[in-house]
Amino acid sequence: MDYAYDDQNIFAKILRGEIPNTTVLETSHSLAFRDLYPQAPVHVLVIPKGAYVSYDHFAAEAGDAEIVDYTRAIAEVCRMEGVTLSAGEGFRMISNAGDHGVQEVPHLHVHILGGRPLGRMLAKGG
Ligand code: DGP
Repeated sequence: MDYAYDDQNIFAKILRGEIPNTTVLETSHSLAFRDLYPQAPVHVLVIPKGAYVSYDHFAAEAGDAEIVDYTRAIAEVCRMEGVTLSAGEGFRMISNAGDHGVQEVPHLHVHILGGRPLGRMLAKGG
């Protein structure tokens, strides 16, 4: 499967330090930072440092160390932001992909949203 990666996307520029971000967590293979346009009190984006377009791209082609690091980074962000089920009231994790998923930035990211009740997952017809 061919996944074309555009290294001029905004998150690639963030990873190269070309534009600023508000970092929440950095690990060997992952970076978490606050969404520029937060849609909830907690809105953090978690990205792998590797050049992956989407979650399926990452899941199919990333190395084991990257996958473990990324998964654990997501857990750590949830803990740091106080939205885990053990210490908080939950969250929603979203990863948009492609045109139908309405993905704006073509570098894999998961949105961690929380801090308030988030409503149903999809708006009718939305
Ligand atoms: P999407 O690709 O549709 O899953 O969402 C992209 C998200 O990225 C959107 O919620 C806004 C956020 N975003 C866009 N540009 C920037 C930026 O330069 N910095 C940060 N921190 N977030 C951004």
